[in-house]
Formats: sequence, C-alpha cells, structure tokens
Amino acid sequence: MQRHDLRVDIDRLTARLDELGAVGSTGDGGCARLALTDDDRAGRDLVVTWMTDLGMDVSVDEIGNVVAVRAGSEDGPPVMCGSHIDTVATGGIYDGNLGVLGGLEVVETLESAGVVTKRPLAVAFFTDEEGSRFAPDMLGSLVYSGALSIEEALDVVATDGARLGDELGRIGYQGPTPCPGIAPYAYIELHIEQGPVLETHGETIGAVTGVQGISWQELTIQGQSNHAGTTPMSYRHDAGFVAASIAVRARELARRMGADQVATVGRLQLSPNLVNVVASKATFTVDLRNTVEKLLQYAEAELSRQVDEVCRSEGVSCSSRRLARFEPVEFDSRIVDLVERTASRLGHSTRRLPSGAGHDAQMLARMCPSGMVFVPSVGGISHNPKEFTSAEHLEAGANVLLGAMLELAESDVLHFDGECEAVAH
Ligand code: HGY
Ligand code: MN
Ligand code: MN
Repeated sequence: MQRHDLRVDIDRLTARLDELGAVGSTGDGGCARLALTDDDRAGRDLVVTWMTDLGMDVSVDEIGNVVAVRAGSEDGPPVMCGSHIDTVATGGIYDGNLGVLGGLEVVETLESAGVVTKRPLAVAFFTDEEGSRFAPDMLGSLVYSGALSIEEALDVVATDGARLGDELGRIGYQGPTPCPGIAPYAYIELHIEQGPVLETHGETIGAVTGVQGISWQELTIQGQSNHAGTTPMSYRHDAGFVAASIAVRARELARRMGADQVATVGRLQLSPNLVNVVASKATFTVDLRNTVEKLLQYAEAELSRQVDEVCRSEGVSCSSRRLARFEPVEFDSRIVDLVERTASRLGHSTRRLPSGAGHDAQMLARMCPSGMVFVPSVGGISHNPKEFTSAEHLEAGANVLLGAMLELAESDVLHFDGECEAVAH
C-alpha cells in the first residue's frame, strides 16, 4: 500500500480515548486529572504502557515531560507530535488526550504497515499544560523549550499549597532527562478546537495559524469584615463587592473592545465566606486574552485603572500576582500550508484560524517549525464533561496528522535551513 493511502484505525483510537477518559472519571462523561495528582499519575502510567508496547524508546525529563521515540532509518531530530494528558477539574476526554493518542495511532498504523520513516518520530505529553493547579499553563513545554528554568518550575506552589517538585517526586515522574529538551525537526499537534468556529462554518479541519496572547493574574482585595446587618452601607469596605465589580467591569471591557477580546473571572474565594459577614478578603483570578498584543496590553492597563478606581472608592487595598503572560504566537507558515494541503488531499473542508486556547505547540514554536490540526468541538464546548467530537472528525484529524507527519518525516517539505520561521514571543 502506498504511504499516502495509509489510514488510521478509528476504532482503536476511540477505544484508547475512552480507556484514558475512564482514568479520573467524574462519572458524567468527563474526567478530572489535575496535574501531578494520583489520577494524573494513573493516566501517565497507562499512556507510557501504550508507548512501551509500541516498542518506542520512552524518556522522562526533569519536569515530568514524557517523550517516546520511534527510530527512523536515519538518525537526527524527530518529527514530534503530542499534547497533554492532564485535565481541568471539569475536563472532557478529548482536550490534549487526542493529540497524544492520535500520535500513538499514527505510530501503530505505521507499525502495522511495516513502514519505517526516514526521520525518527516522537510522541510527547507535556506536564501541567492546563495550569489550573500549578500556574502558568503550558508549564512543562515552557521548561522543555528553555523559557522557564527547571529550578523555578519545581518551586511553583499549587492552588492547594503543594510544591510542584514535591508532587512530581511523589508520583514518580521526576525523570533524569535534562531540560531544555531536544529541538525536534518539526512539531505538529492535533487538538479539538474547543470553540464553535469549525462547527458553525461546517468545516472539518482547522489549519491553525497561531495562538492568541494570554494574561493571567490573581488579585487579592483586603477590606474589613463587619456585621451584615448593623453596618451602614457608607461604612463598608466590602472585598466581596469589589471582586464582583471587577468581574462585571472585565466583562464590560471585553464587550466594549469586541473582536477577539475575552475576559474571565474563573476562580474566586471570599473570606470569611459567611452569610452574615461583610467579606474582609477576596482572592480571584482574571484571565484576559487577545490575538493582538497591543490590544491585550490595552485591556490589562484599562482593567488595572478600573481596579484602582473601585478600590479607592470602597476604601480597600489590592495586591496582584502574575500567574501567566504569553504574547500571541504565529505558527510556521510551512506547517500551516502542510496541514491545509494534507486535509485537502484527503478531501476534507478546511479553515485557517487562530487558537483561542493555549497549547504546548506555542512553546515548541520557540524551538522548531510548529503547527496544529484542529477538529470541531460539538457546540463549541470544552473544559466541560459534555466536550464531544464525532468519530468521523476524530478520524479525519488523525489522518491529517498521519499524512503531515509522513511528509515531514520523508521529504524536505520545510526546505529547512535550521531556522524557525515562526516568530514566537
Ligand atoms: O488555558 C488554556 O488556554 C489551556 O487550556 N491551558
Ligand atoms: Mn488542551
Ligand atoms: Mn484545556
């Protein structure tokens, strides 16, 4: 059979997605495998078993990134695919998992066909992509790419107070392979879109052009606890009111800016969190994103001005802690073209679009020509147990990954002169 005619086995891929999805199952069709928890360990053990069973050479690095390599007929940097297998607490079974298991499906398809590629192939999963327990997000691939030192990363403290290095050791995934990792020949990540664009336009494949900028901060408002019944409104220094006002103003700001601007207050704790006590303290997060760096900077500055305004008028203090800040990233046009060309060759409708979500690919783009393949999310839903992508679309995405990786592994489609064309910040 010609290599171009090879196709994945969708039943095998969906069976693995279901089996991994059952690890940390939340019982409602979703799963929760927060980074470096026992459930994350169980998911890691399962995927490493599959990698080993495929005869791949598996390595674990100092931050727990796992890279499995299938030898090529020649040595040299591998064509890498992958993603993450940690999830948010209300995770679905496709976010991240599809990119890793899609990569294993590519390898198993080649194994079954007895095809050995010129360049080695690698399938990776990166530690703590979600960042919801240990910020920032894409932490493992950030360390892999050399943009965050291993020392700093190991000392990151979780929302539950645990130290990252301690948790990594506890689950047995603090490996010997040094970071930064080897620069792949190229990197390509299959991922669900997690938004409504492909479904709305009736397209099957997204040739992802890049990733929008991400700004995460944690704000702590310090007011004064007081009696909910006896304290006149003019006497109050209500941290709960200030937090709520900032959430409303963030929403208003995104609405007023329009276009790609989004704003989210996703985590909020009040203290003492009692029905009859004016809150003395509020700790909450603000997630701002935009595809244009200058607009993201404007949103940050404008919100900060409004935070000062609200705090002054309520007589409370505010401190803020940066949790994550990534500028927008453009993917290498040669990879974007390759994804689009491969999808068309396979007869799939395709659209170019930026990613609203952060991904490990944006970190690998610092090291090598990188890009992504999107498949539609039903209802645009993600980070929700209802996250769903049809088997037909999963199959289409995995076949585009197969075709693109084969071309990268066999030819000089990149006419690669060793430089990354993409401008990653
Ligand atoms: O937050 C994100 O965009 C990704 O899911 N970590
Ligand atoms: Mn993801
Ligand atoms: Mn996610």
